[in-house]
Amino acid sequence: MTTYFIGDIHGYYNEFISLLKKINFDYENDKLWITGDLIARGPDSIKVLYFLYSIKKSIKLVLGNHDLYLIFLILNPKNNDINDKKILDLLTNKKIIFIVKNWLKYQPLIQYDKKKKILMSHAGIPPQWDNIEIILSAANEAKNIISSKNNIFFLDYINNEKYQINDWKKNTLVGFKRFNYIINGLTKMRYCYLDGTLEMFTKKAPNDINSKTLKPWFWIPNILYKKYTIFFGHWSDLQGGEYTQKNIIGLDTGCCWGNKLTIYSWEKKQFYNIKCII
Ligand SMILES: [Mn+2]
Repeated sequence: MTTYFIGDIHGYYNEFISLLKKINFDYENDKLWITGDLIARGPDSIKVLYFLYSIKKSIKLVLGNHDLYLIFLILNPKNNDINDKKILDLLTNKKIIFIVKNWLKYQPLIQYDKKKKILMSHAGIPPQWDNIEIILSAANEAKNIISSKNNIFFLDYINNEKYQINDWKKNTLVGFKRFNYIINGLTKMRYCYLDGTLEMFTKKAPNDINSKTLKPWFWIPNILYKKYTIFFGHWSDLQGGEYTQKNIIGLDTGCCWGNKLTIYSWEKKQFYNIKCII
């Protein structure tokens, strides 16, 4: 059995399948961990979701910001005013609606392997969380809100994109603010201020921003960044691992920008990739 990790697929079905063939992925015995952002940008989001649903026993995934947006749109069909043809095709597809309502919306924001000491989320682990129990319970709280009927905080979050909570305030946040912080930390974070509060807008690589006040989240001191191997996606401008510690592995290598889709083998400690055609 091999445990593989793949970065943001973003609707690039052909490349995804080719990469699985390249590593001889064994659907019976291997496991594929997926950093989220399964859809949008690429040409075949529908095929990606059909396929992942059909192999759901072989995968462990976390939701990304684009996946959350799709879940929101499907749960609120009247509320939206979408012009993007690729998104409209998803929203009007009955099988996709079924997959989102019955499977995707129940997926977690964190995956954790206690034995192997692995953590995975879409954006990473926020520096203000230095305790594994807090991470797991916060991720679970947010998951329960997204998947329950009483999901008003989730709807408000997507509807109020500009209203960003960036400070965990030592676990004192409640209600909407608490949900907002958890989702920001696990699905959108890239940079933080030196005290660990999140900065939600800067995307470029560290060498390109020239800032004294901002650091990538994984450069802020946190005991968990030493204790665990952390897989994440979301930040395609990082590329190739030159900024991250060895045990912090960014897998979004920008397939949706004409770069690569990347898979990592835990047992072989090896990367495999395929060039994406856009
Ligand atoms: Mn993302």
